[in-house]
Amino acid sequence: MTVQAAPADSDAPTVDRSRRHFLETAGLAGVATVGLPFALSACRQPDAPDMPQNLATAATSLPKRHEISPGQLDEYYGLWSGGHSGEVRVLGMPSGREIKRIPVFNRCAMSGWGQTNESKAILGTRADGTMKYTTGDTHHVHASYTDGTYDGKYAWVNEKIHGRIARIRLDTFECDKITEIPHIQGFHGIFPDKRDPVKAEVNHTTRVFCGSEFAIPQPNDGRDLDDPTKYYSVFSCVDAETMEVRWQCKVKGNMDLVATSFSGKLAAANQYNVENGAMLADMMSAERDACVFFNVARIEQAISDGRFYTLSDSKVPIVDGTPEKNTDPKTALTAYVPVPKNPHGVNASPDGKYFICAGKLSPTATVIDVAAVERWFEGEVPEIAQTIVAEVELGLGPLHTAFDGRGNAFTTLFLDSQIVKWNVEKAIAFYKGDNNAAYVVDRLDVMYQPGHLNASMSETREADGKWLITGCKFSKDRFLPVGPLHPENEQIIDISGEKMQLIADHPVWPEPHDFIVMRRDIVKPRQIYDLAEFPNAVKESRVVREGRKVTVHLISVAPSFSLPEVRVKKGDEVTVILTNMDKVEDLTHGFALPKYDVNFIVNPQETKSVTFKADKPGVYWFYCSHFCHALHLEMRSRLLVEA
Ligand code: RUQ
Ligand code: CUA
Ligand code: CA
Repeated sequence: MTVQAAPADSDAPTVDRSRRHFLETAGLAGVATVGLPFALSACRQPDAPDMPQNLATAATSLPKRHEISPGQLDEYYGLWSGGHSGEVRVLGMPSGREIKRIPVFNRCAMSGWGQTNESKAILGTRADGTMKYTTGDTHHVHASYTDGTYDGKYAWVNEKIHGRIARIRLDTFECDKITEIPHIQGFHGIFPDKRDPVKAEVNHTTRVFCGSEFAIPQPNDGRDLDDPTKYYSVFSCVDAETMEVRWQCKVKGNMDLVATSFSGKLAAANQYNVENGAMLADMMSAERDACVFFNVARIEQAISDGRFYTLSDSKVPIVDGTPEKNTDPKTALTAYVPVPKNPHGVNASPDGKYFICAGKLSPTATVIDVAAVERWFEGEVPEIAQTIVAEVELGLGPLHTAFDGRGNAFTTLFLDSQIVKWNVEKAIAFYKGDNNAAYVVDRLDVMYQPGHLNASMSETREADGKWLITGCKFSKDRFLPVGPLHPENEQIIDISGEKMQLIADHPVWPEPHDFIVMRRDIVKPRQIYDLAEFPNAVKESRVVREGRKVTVHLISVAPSFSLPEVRVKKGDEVTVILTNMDKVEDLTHGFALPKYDVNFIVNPQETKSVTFKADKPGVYWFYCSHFCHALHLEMRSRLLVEA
């Protein structure tokens, strides 16, 4: 069935209730959301039947309900990077309600992240015991896979400034490990692998691949400062469980975003600076940059064969993936697919067939056949450029691509402030010479300048084509002004029908870069912590002195702390270990200590500790800072510091 195009105007749809009712009772409602496969080119088909415009508009613009009524739960978890807030955020989708902020590379005054000894052990500390870094810039959140779809175990997020990757447990939605990757700067793209390239039985994520944008002298110890021709970048593989860096691969040029194949054999990164330029003009001098592919099994074989080197005091094995050293496809570790000038995102289509590299400076997307790249590595494809099956125009400033699982791709056009929906197989047919293959299905204006976008379950085998979220870098006039700096605008788009429907705007504080949207049944959050996971859990409350070190073993049970007073001497180094023995979900207590700048919470069956110097004599009420009970205000005890 073919439907006449709705008007190009794509403002938030207002659906006339009576018409919707009419359509539903007339049994036509389904038309709005399903049953229109590939009628896309309607707007371009001269022979489309003359359908009454108003009916067509209504039929194609019925928005799916996205409002979640009070008391109702969202259908999806959204994991949002918080940009240079250093955090990760959890949003319910499709409501867009923010449910949690997960501190990762930032200090959190509520949870004590960055202050508790446990969080500092994860974050890393300086000699004086403070956080090693207090700045962080999160960009990309991706989650672990089993069998080509999310398994709800872990998520990872990169931190661009200092080159760190963090893991988030999806049972507690908390960060449990952070790794600082050696020899990189401008750490940008990450992607978990989807299965093991060698061990066929391992069908889940065991590695996370990491790109890096900025080439630096290797080692970066003061040599080669003025000679950028000697700088280079390395691609890193991090073990998903241990979070140790398994290996690195030296490349020609830089890396930006990362994608992985469903076969587990390949990882790839788009490169916008094959020139290895240190100046802007140099970075844009080549006509084509590249999408570099890594043959994971071969790299790991090279390492087990001892064909690697190491740098400075790091033990991480590094292999040479530069083109000069990888000329024979049958032994090559890497393959450089030439793509138009300064590309941006690279995304894997959910059918496993294609990697799509967005043009950024070129108005095109390049479609790379993943199986053909695998065949190139077997010597079966003469030229690497032959793995490109389409290079089609989409509009100005293509950045990132998402998928609906029905053969369509959605690409952000930064300069055009649009999302373009296009059909991948038709684009391939068009590129092959079929001029009738109208691959552009729809365009939607978004507000404004979109960077990332993602669709529900997009880069999994279960891409369901229901919701698309786009992260607009500018909100301009969409929200009440709050001074010179505005929030960004996350827009929710219904993609269940042929035409995209803008459903809602949400202000988000700068700046989310990327996000994923995961079905809620995949995630199994815990209700309380497991005491056994805390080796320092307090079983018996007491104060133990060893010289000038005093350890306060403290228990909280609503509405009191186990010790009514704690007495120490001026100059003591005090460690408070607090275990929350309450067993009721969400029965959380806080520990706030005036003038000593201490605050953290402990969730049911959790243990945390903080160490500080008791350098101010006097009486200090430590109190519960998290509302827990009718006697929450009374939940306080005294720290007595003797002069
Ligand atoms: S990048 S706007 Cu940090 Cu993900 Cu593309
Ligand atoms: Cu315990 Cu408030
Ligand atoms: Ca370039």
